[in-house]
Amino acid sequence: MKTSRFITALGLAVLLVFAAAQVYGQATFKPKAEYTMQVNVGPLYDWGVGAQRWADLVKEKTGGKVIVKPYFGSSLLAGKQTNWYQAVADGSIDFVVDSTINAASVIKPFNLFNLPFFMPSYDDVDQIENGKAGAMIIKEFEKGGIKFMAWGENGFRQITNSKREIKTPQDMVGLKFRVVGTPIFIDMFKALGADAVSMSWADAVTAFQQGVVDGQENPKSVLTVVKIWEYHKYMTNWYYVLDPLVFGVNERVWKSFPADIQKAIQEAAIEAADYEKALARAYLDGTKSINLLKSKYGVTAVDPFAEAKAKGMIFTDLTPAQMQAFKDKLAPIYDKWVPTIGKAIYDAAVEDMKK
Ligand code: X2X
Repeated sequence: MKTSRFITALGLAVLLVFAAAQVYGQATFKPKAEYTMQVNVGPLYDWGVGAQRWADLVKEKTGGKVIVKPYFGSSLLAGKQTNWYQAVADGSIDFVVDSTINAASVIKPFNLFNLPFFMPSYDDVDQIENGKAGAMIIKEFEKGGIKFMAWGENGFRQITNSKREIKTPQDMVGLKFRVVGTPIFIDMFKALGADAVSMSWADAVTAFQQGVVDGQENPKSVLTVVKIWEYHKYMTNWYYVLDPLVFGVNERVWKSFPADIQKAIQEAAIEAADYEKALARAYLDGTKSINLLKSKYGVTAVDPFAEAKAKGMIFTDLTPAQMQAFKDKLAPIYDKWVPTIGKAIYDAAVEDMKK
Protein backbone atom coordinates (compact mmCIF):
# COMPACT_ATOMS: atom_id res chain seq x y z
CA MET A 1 0.00 0.00 0.00
CA LYS A 2 2.66 2.42 1.11
CA THR A 3 4.87 1.51 -1.81
CA SER A 4 2.10 2.08 -4.32
CA ARG A 5 1.36 5.51 -2.83
CA PHE A 6 5.01 6.36 -3.02
CA ILE A 7 5.06 5.33 -6.69
CA THR A 8 2.02 7.46 -7.44
CA ALA A 9 3.62 10.44 -5.73
CA LEU A 10 6.85 9.87 -7.58
CA GLY A 11 4.95 9.62 -10.87
CA LEU A 12 3.18 12.90 -10.17
CA ALA A 13 6.43 14.60 -9.29
CA VAL A 14 8.03 13.44 -12.52
CA LEU A 15 5.02 14.68 -14.49
CA LEU A 16 5.20 18.06 -12.76
CA VAL A 17 8.89 18.43 -13.57
CA PHE A 18 8.16 17.61 -17.21
CA ALA A 19 5.28 20.08 -17.36
CA ALA A 20 7.41 22.77 -15.75
CA ALA A 21 10.23 22.13 -18.21
CA GLN A 22 7.69 22.38 -21.03
CA VAL A 23 6.35 25.75 -19.84
CA TYR A 24 9.87 27.00 -19.13
CA GLY A 25 10.99 25.88 -22.59
CA GLN A 26 8.12 27.72 -24.24
CA ALA A 27 8.63 30.83 -22.18
CA THR A 28 12.37 31.02 -22.80
CA PHE A 29 12.29 30.00 -26.49
CA LYS A 30 13.76 32.81 -28.56
CA PRO A 31 13.41 32.05 -32.24
CA LYS A 32 15.84 33.45 -34.79
CA ALA A 33 14.41 36.34 -36.80
CA GLU A 34 14.52 34.10 -39.86
CA TYR A 35 15.31 30.47 -40.53
CA THR A 36 16.82 29.74 -43.93
CA MET A 37 15.58 26.99 -46.24
CA GLN A 38 17.54 25.40 -49.10
CA VAL A 39 15.58 24.64 -52.32
CA ASN A 40 17.35 23.77 -55.57
CA VAL A 41 14.67 24.92 -57.99
CA GLY A 42 12.67 28.14 -58.33
CA PRO A 43 9.30 29.06 -56.78
CA LEU A 44 7.25 28.06 -59.86
CA TYR A 45 8.23 24.40 -59.86
CA ASP A 46 5.93 21.97 -57.96
CA TRP A 47 8.86 21.40 -55.63
CA GLY A 48 9.25 25.16 -55.07
CA VAL A 49 5.52 25.50 -54.43
CA GLY A 50 5.75 22.70 -51.84
CA ALA A 51 8.69 24.37 -50.10
CA GLN A 52 6.87 27.70 -49.93
CA ARG A 53 3.78 25.89 -48.63
CA TRP A 54 5.79 24.40 -45.78
CA ALA A 55 7.20 27.82 -44.87
CA ASP A 56 3.69 29.35 -44.97
CA LEU A 57 2.21 26.57 -42.84
CA VAL A 58 5.01 26.84 -40.28
CA LYS A 59 4.26 30.53 -39.89
CA GLU A 60 0.54 29.85 -39.61
CA LYS A 61 0.77 26.92 -37.20
CA THR A 62 3.32 28.57 -34.90
CA GLY A 63 1.29 31.77 -34.76
CA GLY A 64 4.09 33.66 -36.52
CA LYS A 65 6.76 32.63 -34.00
CA VAL A 66 8.84 30.73 -36.55
CA ILE A 67 9.58 32.40 -39.88
CA VAL A 68 11.21 30.25 -42.53
CA LYS A 69 12.44 31.76 -45.77
CA PRO A 70 13.03 29.53 -48.81
CA TYR A 71 16.18 30.39 -50.78
CA PHE A 72 15.37 29.17 -54.26
CA GLY A 73 17.79 28.11 -56.98
CA SER A 74 20.37 26.95 -54.39
CA SER A 75 21.24 30.61 -53.93
CA LEU A 76 22.77 29.96 -50.50
CA LEU A 77 25.05 27.37 -52.10
CA ALA A 78 26.12 29.57 -55.02
CA GLY A 79 24.21 27.15 -57.27
CA LYS A 80 26.16 24.09 -56.08
CA GLN A 81 23.12 21.88 -55.61
CA THR A 82 25.03 18.75 -54.58
CA ASN A 83 26.30 20.49 -51.43
CA TRP A 84 23.01 20.77 -49.60
CA TYR A 85 23.42 17.88 -47.18
CA GLN A 86 26.67 19.23 -45.78
CA ALA A 87 25.33 22.76 -45.42
CA VAL A 88 22.17 21.71 -43.59
CA ALA A 89 24.00 19.16 -41.42
CA ASP A 90 26.60 21.69 -40.27
CA GLY A 91 23.95 24.33 -39.59
CA SER A 92 24.91 26.87 -42.28
CA ILE A 93 21.32 26.34 -43.49
CA ASP A 94 18.41 25.53 -41.15
CA PHE A 95 15.68 23.89 -43.25
CA VAL A 96 15.67 22.01 -46.54
CA VAL A 97 13.35 20.74 -49.25
CA ASP A 98 15.60 19.06 -51.77
CA SER A 99 16.15 16.03 -53.95
CA THR A 100 17.67 12.76 -52.80
CA ILE A 101 19.79 12.87 -55.98
CA ASN A 102 21.54 16.02 -54.83
CA ALA A 103 22.60 14.33 -51.58
CA ALA A 104 23.26 10.85 -52.99
CA SER A 105 27.05 11.27 -53.05
CA VAL A 106 27.01 11.77 -49.27
CA ILE A 107 24.01 9.63 -48.28
CA LYS A 108 24.81 6.57 -50.37
CA PRO A 109 21.50 4.73 -49.64
CA PHE A 110 19.68 7.51 -51.54
CA ASN A 111 21.04 5.82 -54.67
CA LEU A 112 18.40 3.14 -54.15
CA PHE A 113 15.99 5.55 -55.85
CA ASN A 114 18.49 5.96 -58.70
CA LEU A 115 18.64 2.28 -59.59
CA PRO A 116 17.30 2.00 -63.15
CA PHE A 117 13.79 0.54 -63.50
CA PHE A 118 13.76 -0.51 -59.83
CA MET A 119 10.44 1.14 -58.83
CA PRO A 120 7.96 0.74 -61.69
CA SER A 121 4.95 2.46 -60.06
CA TYR A 122 3.89 5.09 -57.53
CA ASP A 123 2.68 2.28 -55.25
CA ASP A 124 6.19 0.86 -55.23
CA VAL A 125 7.62 4.27 -54.38
CA ASP A 126 5.15 4.76 -51.52
CA GLN A 127 5.75 1.25 -50.17
CA ILE A 128 9.51 1.82 -50.06
CA GLU A 129 9.26 5.30 -48.54
CA ASN A 130 6.82 4.18 -45.86
CA GLY A 131 8.26 0.70 -45.44
CA LYS A 132 11.27 -0.96 -43.90
CA ALA A 133 13.72 0.32 -46.51
CA GLY A 134 12.44 3.87 -46.02
CA ALA A 135 13.00 3.63 -42.26
CA MET A 136 16.56 2.34 -42.81
CA ILE A 137 17.33 5.15 -45.25
CA ILE A 138 15.91 7.79 -42.91
CA LYS A 139 18.13 6.46 -40.12
CA GLU A 140 21.23 6.83 -42.29
CA PHE A 141 20.10 10.26 -43.37
CA GLU A 142 19.58 11.50 -39.81
CA LYS A 143 22.99 10.29 -38.60
CA GLY A 144 24.73 13.30 -40.09
CA GLY A 145 22.63 15.75 -38.06
CA ILE A 146 19.44 16.47 -40.00
CA LYS A 147 15.99 15.62 -38.64
CA PHE A 148 13.79 14.00 -41.29
CA MET A 149 10.29 15.45 -41.61
CA ALA A 150 8.59 14.06 -44.73
CA TRP A 151 9.02 12.64 -48.23
CA GLY A 152 8.08 14.93 -51.10
CA GLU A 153 8.59 14.17 -54.77
CA ASN A 154 10.42 15.52 -57.78
CA GLY A 155 9.14 12.67 -59.94
CA PHE A 156 9.75 10.05 -62.59
CA ARG A 157 12.57 11.33 -64.75
CA GLN A 158 12.04 11.23 -68.53
CA ILE A 159 14.51 12.00 -71.30
CA THR A 160 14.24 14.84 -73.77
CA ASN A 161 16.55 15.74 -76.64
CA SER A 162 16.84 17.88 -79.73
CA LYS A 163 18.09 15.29 -82.20
CA ARG A 164 15.79 12.28 -82.61
CA GLU A 165 13.09 10.07 -81.20
CA ILE A 166 14.56 7.61 -78.68
CA LYS A 167 13.05 4.12 -78.77
CA THR A 168 16.07 1.87 -78.36
CA PRO A 169 19.38 2.12 -76.50
CA GLN A 170 20.98 2.42 -79.94
CA ASP A 171 19.20 5.75 -80.42
CA MET A 172 21.13 7.13 -77.44
CA VAL A 173 24.55 6.42 -78.90
CA GLY A 174 26.52 9.56 -79.59
CA LEU A 175 24.04 11.94 -77.97
CA LYS A 176 25.34 14.26 -75.29
CA PHE A 177 23.18 14.46 -72.16
CA ARG A 178 23.29 16.79 -69.22
CA VAL A 179 22.98 14.78 -66.00
CA VAL A 180 23.05 15.68 -62.32
CA GLY A 181 26.41 15.69 -60.56
CA THR A 182 25.99 12.25 -59.00
CA PRO A 183 28.20 9.41 -60.30
CA ILE A 184 25.48 6.78 -60.86
CA PHE A 185 23.94 8.94 -63.60
CA ILE A 186 27.23 9.13 -65.48
CA ASP A 187 27.49 5.32 -65.17
CA MET A 188 23.98 4.81 -66.55
CA PHE A 189 24.32 7.07 -69.56
CA LYS A 190 27.75 5.63 -70.38
CA ALA A 191 26.28 2.10 -70.19
CA LEU A 192 23.77 3.21 -72.83
CA GLY A 193 26.52 4.48 -75.08
CA ALA A 194 25.64 8.14 -74.61
CA ASP A 195 27.94 10.97 -73.71
CA ALA A 196 27.11 12.30 -70.23
CA VAL A 197 28.18 15.58 -68.71
CA SER A 198 27.23 16.62 -65.20
CA MET A 199 26.30 20.20 -64.40
CA SER A 200 24.02 22.07 -62.02
CA TRP A 201 20.45 22.77 -63.07
CA ALA A 202 21.13 26.51 -63.23
CA ASP A 203 23.86 25.95 -65.84
CA ALA A 204 21.86 23.26 -67.63
CA VAL A 205 19.19 25.60 -68.96
CA THR A 206 21.87 27.81 -70.53
CA ALA A 207 23.48 24.68 -71.98
CA PHE A 208 20.15 23.74 -73.65
CA GLN A 209 19.82 27.24 -75.09
CA GLN A 210 23.33 27.16 -76.50
CA GLY A 211 23.04 23.58 -77.72
CA VAL A 212 26.08 22.55 -75.64
CA VAL A 213 24.21 19.34 -74.86
CA ASP A 214 21.64 17.45 -76.97
CA GLY A 215 19.43 16.28 -74.13
CA GLN A 216 18.68 15.86 -70.46
CA GLU A 217 16.51 13.91 -68.03
CA ASN A 218 14.00 15.40 -65.55
CA PRO A 219 10.40 15.02 -64.34
CA LYS A 220 7.48 16.79 -66.03
CA SER A 221 7.18 19.41 -63.32
CA VAL A 222 10.71 20.59 -64.03
CA LEU A 223 10.33 20.49 -67.80
CA THR A 224 7.23 22.64 -68.10
CA VAL A 225 8.65 25.52 -66.05
CA VAL A 226 11.65 25.92 -68.38
CA LYS A 227 9.47 25.27 -71.46
CA ILE A 228 11.75 22.44 -72.50
CA TRP A 229 9.99 22.22 -75.89
CA GLU A 230 11.76 25.42 -76.88
CA TYR A 231 15.02 23.41 -76.93
CA HIS A 232 14.06 19.76 -77.25
CA LYS A 233 11.52 18.34 -79.67
CA TYR A 234 11.57 14.74 -78.40
CA MET A 235 10.56 13.26 -75.08
CA THR A 236 10.68 9.57 -74.23
CA ASN A 237 8.71 8.36 -71.21
CA TRP A 238 10.81 5.57 -69.80
CA TYR A 239 10.12 6.00 -66.06
CA TYR A 240 13.61 4.72 -65.26
CA VAL A 241 14.06 6.46 -61.89
CA LEU A 242 12.08 8.69 -59.53
CA ASP A 243 13.73 11.11 -57.11
CA PRO A 244 11.92 11.77 -53.84
CA LEU A 245 12.42 15.10 -52.06
CA VAL A 246 13.37 15.31 -48.42
CA PHE A 247 11.81 17.82 -46.02
CA GLY A 248 14.34 18.25 -43.20
CA VAL A 249 15.59 20.47 -40.35
CA ASN A 250 19.10 20.83 -38.92
CA GLU A 251 19.15 18.72 -35.76
CA ARG A 252 20.43 21.42 -33.39
CA VAL A 253 17.85 23.85 -34.71
CA TRP A 254 15.19 21.16 -34.26
CA LYS A 255 16.22 20.57 -30.66
CA SER A 256 16.09 24.30 -29.93
CA PHE A 257 12.34 24.25 -30.56
CA PRO A 258 9.91 23.53 -27.69
CA ALA A 259 7.59 20.54 -28.15
CA ASP A 260 4.58 22.55 -29.37
CA ILE A 261 6.69 24.27 -32.05
CA GLN A 262 8.19 20.93 -33.13
CA LYS A 263 4.69 19.51 -33.48
CA ALA A 264 3.57 22.46 -35.61
CA ILE A 265 6.63 22.20 -37.88
CA GLN A 266 6.24 18.42 -38.28
CA GLU A 267 2.53 18.70 -39.12
CA ALA A 268 3.23 21.52 -41.56
CA ALA A 269 5.85 19.38 -43.34
CA ILE A 270 3.51 16.42 -43.72
CA GLU A 271 0.72 18.62 -45.04
CA ALA A 272 2.98 20.49 -47.48
CA ALA A 273 4.58 17.25 -48.70
CA ASP A 274 1.17 15.69 -49.30
CA TYR A 275 0.16 18.69 -51.40
CA GLU A 276 3.48 18.79 -53.25
CA LYS A 277 3.33 15.09 -54.09
CA ALA A 278 -0.14 15.53 -55.56
CA LEU A 279 1.14 18.38 -57.75
CA ALA A 280 4.07 16.21 -58.91
CA ARG A 281 1.80 13.28 -59.75
CA ALA A 282 -1.08 15.14 -61.39
CA TYR A 283 -1.76 13.81 -64.91
CA LEU A 284 0.51 10.83 -64.27
CA ASP A 285 -1.63 8.72 -61.92
CA GLY A 286 -4.97 8.78 -63.72
CA THR A 287 -7.41 11.07 -61.93
CA LYS A 288 -6.16 10.36 -58.39
CA SER A 289 -3.97 13.41 -57.78
CA ILE A 290 -6.12 15.68 -59.94
CA ASN A 291 -9.12 14.80 -57.74
CA LEU A 292 -7.16 15.11 -54.50
CA LEU A 293 -5.94 18.58 -55.45
CA LYS A 294 -9.49 19.64 -56.27
CA SER A 295 -11.30 18.13 -53.26
CA LYS A 296 -8.71 18.72 -50.54
CA TYR A 297 -6.95 21.87 -51.72
CA GLY A 298 -9.41 23.50 -54.13
CA VAL A 299 -6.72 23.55 -56.82
CA THR A 300 -7.30 22.80 -60.50
CA ALA A 301 -4.17 21.15 -61.88
CA VAL A 302 -3.22 22.18 -65.42
CA ASP A 303 -2.25 19.46 -67.89
CA PRO A 304 1.48 20.05 -68.47
CA PHE A 305 1.62 17.77 -71.49
CA ALA A 306 -1.11 19.55 -73.45
CA GLU A 307 1.00 22.69 -73.88
CA ALA A 308 4.11 20.71 -74.83
CA LYS A 309 2.08 18.85 -77.46
CA ALA A 310 0.55 22.04 -78.75
CA LYS A 311 4.09 23.41 -79.18
CA GLY A 312 4.95 20.41 -81.35
CA MET A 313 6.81 18.23 -78.88
CA ILE A 314 6.81 14.56 -79.84
CA PHE A 315 6.18 12.08 -77.03
CA THR A 316 7.35 8.48 -77.18
CA ASP A 317 5.96 5.89 -74.78
CA LEU A 318 8.01 2.72 -74.73
CA THR A 319 6.35 -0.68 -75.05
CA PRO A 320 7.32 -3.25 -72.38
CA ALA A 321 9.60 -4.95 -74.92
CA GLN A 322 11.32 -1.67 -75.77
CA MET A 323 11.76 -0.92 -72.08
CA GLN A 324 13.31 -4.33 -71.54
CA ALA A 325 16.11 -3.49 -73.98
CA PHE A 326 17.06 -0.50 -71.78
CA LYS A 327 16.81 -2.61 -68.62
CA ASP A 328 19.14 -5.23 -70.07
CA LYS A 329 21.75 -2.64 -70.96
CA LEU A 330 21.56 -1.13 -67.48
CA ALA A 331 21.67 -4.39 -65.51
CA PRO A 332 25.43 -4.01 -64.68
CA ILE A 333 24.57 -0.85 -62.72
CA TYR A 334 23.08 -3.07 -60.02
CA ASP A 335 26.30 -5.07 -59.63
CA LYS A 336 28.26 -1.92 -58.99
CA TRP A 337 25.75 0.10 -56.97
CA VAL A 338 23.81 -2.30 -54.73
CA PRO A 339 26.86 -2.87 -52.47
CA THR A 340 27.31 0.92 -52.22
CA ILE A 341 23.66 1.41 -51.30
CA GLY A 342 23.77 -1.52 -48.87
CA LYS A 343 22.46 -4.97 -49.69
CA ALA A 344 20.22 -4.99 -46.59
CA ILE A 345 18.46 -1.81 -47.70
CA TYR A 346 18.10 -3.12 -51.24
CA ASP A 347 16.61 -6.42 -49.99
CA ALA A 348 14.24 -4.57 -47.65
CA ALA A 349 13.04 -2.46 -50.58
CA VAL A 350 12.38 -5.55 -52.69
CA GLU A 351 10.29 -6.91 -49.81
CA ASP A 352 8.48 -3.58 -49.30
CA MET A 353 7.37 -3.58 -52.92
CA LYS A 354 5.78 -7.02 -52.54
CA LYS A 355 3.33 -5.76 -49.91
O1 X2X B 1 19.14 19.13 -61.37
C1 X2X B 1 18.14 18.47 -61.62
O2 X2X B 1 18.06 17.75 -62.62
C2 X2X B 1 16.97 18.51 -60.68
C3 X2X B 1 16.36 19.89 -60.73
O3 X2X B 1 16.02 17.58 -61.03
C4 X2X B 1 17.49 18.21 -59.32
O4 X2X B 1 17.75 19.06 -58.52
C5 X2X B 1 17.72 16.78 -58.99
